[in-house]
Formats: sequence, C-alpha cells, structure tokens
Amino acid sequence: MADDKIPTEQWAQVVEETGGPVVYKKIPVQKPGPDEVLVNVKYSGVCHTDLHAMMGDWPLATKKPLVGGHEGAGVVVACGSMVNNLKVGDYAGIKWLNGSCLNCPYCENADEPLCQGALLSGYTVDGTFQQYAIAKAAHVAHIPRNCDLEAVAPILCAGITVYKGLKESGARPGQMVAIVGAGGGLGSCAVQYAKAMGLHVIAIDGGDEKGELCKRIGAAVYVDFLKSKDLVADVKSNTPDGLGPHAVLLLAVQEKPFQQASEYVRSRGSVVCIGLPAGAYLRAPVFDTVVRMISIKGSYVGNRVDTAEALDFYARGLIKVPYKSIGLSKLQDVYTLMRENKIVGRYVVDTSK
Ligand code: 8ID
Ligand code: ZN
Repeated sequence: MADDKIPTEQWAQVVEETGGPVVYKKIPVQKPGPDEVLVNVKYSGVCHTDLHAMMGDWPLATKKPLVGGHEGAGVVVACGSMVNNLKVGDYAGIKWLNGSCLNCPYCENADEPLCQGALLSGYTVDGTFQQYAIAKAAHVAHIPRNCDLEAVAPILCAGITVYKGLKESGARPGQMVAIVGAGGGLGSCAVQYAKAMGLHVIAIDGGDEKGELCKRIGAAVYVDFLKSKDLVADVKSNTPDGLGPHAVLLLAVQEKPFQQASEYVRSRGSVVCIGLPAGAYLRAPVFDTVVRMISIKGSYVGNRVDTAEALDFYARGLIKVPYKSIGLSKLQDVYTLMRENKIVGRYVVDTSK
C-alpha cells in the first residue's frame, strides 16, 4: 500500500478503564519506527489474556488507554527504514511478544519471552483490536501465503503457546497427555497439536458441547469436570494401565485444576502450567512430588522458532482451529461469553466490521 493510501484514522476497541467495557471508536493510525512494520490487521483472535488485561487480573500494569489483542493476522503496509526481513504486501502475524531487546542473555538463548525489555502486544503496547497495528519487524510472524488470514489468527497465540507447552512437557509420541480446559481457545488447539505430535489426549472441560468438540478434533477421552464425582480417579482410569497421563497441560482459568493435576499425573510425569487465573497459587504435596518424581513447571508463549514451527503445522493442514467470526465492533459481547466460560473454541474478530 502506498503511503498516501494508509488512512490517518481507523476503528479500534479501546480499554479506557480497568474493568471495561471496551469502547469502539476512531483513533489515529501510528507510523512505524525504523525497526518496526505497520500491519493492516484483517482478523484477530480473542484470547482470554485480553480479558485478563481489561480486568486488571495480573500483578503487571497495562498501558492505558489500551488497544488489546495479540492474535492479529494481516498484511504489511509500511516498513521502517531498517527493516529488511519483510516487505509491503507480505502476510504477517502480530503475536503477544511484540518485541524484545535481542541482546540480553535470554534473547541470546532464544528465550526472548523472558526478556526483561519485552514489549507485549495488547498489554504494554497497543495490540490488534485495531485496523493498523505496529510490531517490531524481528518478532513479526511470517504467515505462509497459502493460509487463510481469518482461520490462522488463533495460531498466533493459542497455537504457539500450546505447541511450546507440549514440547516443554517432554511427552513423547505414544504417551498420554491430559489437556485441562480442552474445549477453550488454547485447549482446542492443544488437542490437535498433541495428536499431530503422536500423543493420546485426555480432554478435560465442562459441558456436552465442549465434549463433542474435543472428540471431533481428536481427543481419545473426554472427562467432564462439572459431572465427575472424582476427577482424579476418572482421569487415571482412562489411561490403559491406570497410572495416569505422562503430562498435564493446565489451560483453565480456575485455581482448582492447578491443585488437582499433581494427584493424577503419572510418576515421573510433568505438569505444565499455562493458564493464568487471577490470584491463583499452585499447591502440591511435597512428599508425593518427591517420591513420585513429578515436575511442575510454567510455560510462556513461544520464541520465534516455536512460532515458525507452530505455523508450519497449521500450513500443512494438521490444525483446524474451531472458531466463530464476529465484527470487531462486537468485542464486548465476546468478553461477556468468555467470562461465563461459554465459548467453545475461539472467537475471531473481523476488523472491517
Ligand atoms: O503463555 C501463556 N502461558 C499463555 C498464553 C495465552 C493464554 C497463557 N494464556 C492463558 C490465558 O490468559 C488464560 O488464563 O491461558 C488461559 C486460557 O486461555 P484461553 O484458552 O484463551 O481461555 P478460554 O477459551 O476461556 O478457555 C478456558 C477453558 O477452561 C475451562 C473453561 O470451560 C474453558 O473452556 N475450564 C475452567 I474456567 N475450569 C476448568 C476446570 N476446572 C476448565 N476445564 C477443566 N477443568
Ligand atoms: Zn493469548
């Protein structure tokens, strides 16, 4: 897009006060700095993190006012003078990690999400719930040309995060992984990445609709936490030898499953914490953790290689994110459903509506 075609104003959803609601309004289009690109965001997935940001759930301050969103898929429309890895017209994804210093010990070791200078899309810098968003060129995801920009959007956070989490779990092909929150946005991606990686999935979530989805996208078993009288026993009895799954991916937005997982994970197994419920704590018996050699760890988005690999799984047709489309102007309705845990899969907003 020639510079004179880029509008000076655009539609955006803005968090003006902690707790919301988001305000749909026109705001100026920003100009990219020398190491940045301007992306015409066509679609953006809505992650539960965006709701946490609006509600002020976490002990980390957001920018204010804030444009949320960090699953933005679109087209590069302008490049800063130093940018040489992208050009106008390329498909591009803006993800949670908007930028990092690239020089600290974490960045040097490809752990850029741990960079203390990290810029976070839709949290410390404006994100993708606007028509034109800025990101550091080094961190922009390269979306293959054969991808549908709407369907691929959720890969940019949900996909990358669960793919990384599965790698961090150490689970190997043929083993069993329990996915807690399997019917949500991250969960429905996790079931499919796990399957593509040769793992058997025990999906855990609440309600029949989420159960049907989990089965349809490849889970071997569905355990409904709303119906189960003894979740720990139900998870263990669904593994062939009754010893429990080799790994657990915790994606739920409630504290309780974080306390339960170490009870049903197999000895020498790993519990990977990814969901970020407000004010939650982990609790596990020291005795069991020691004598059953359980690993409990966190996993936080992914680096640039994880991003490229997660997109490659998608581009090869292995991941089909179940999503519903809605206009950007209706973002608050998505948050209302999300707070009630009524979303099956993901919502993707279309920034033109
Ligand atoms: O890098 C990271 N660690 C990262 C990246 C992206 C997102 C972390 N997150 C965090 C989000 O901030 C959020 O806290 O992961 C969490 C899940 O995000 P999401 O998948 O976008 O949320 P969702 O679509 O609302 O899905 C949550 C699911 O959990 C289920 C709900 O029914 C819903 O389907 N759930 C709940 I709440 N309690 C449950 C329980 N006890 C449960 N499922 C099983 N057992
Ligand atoms: Zn996210």
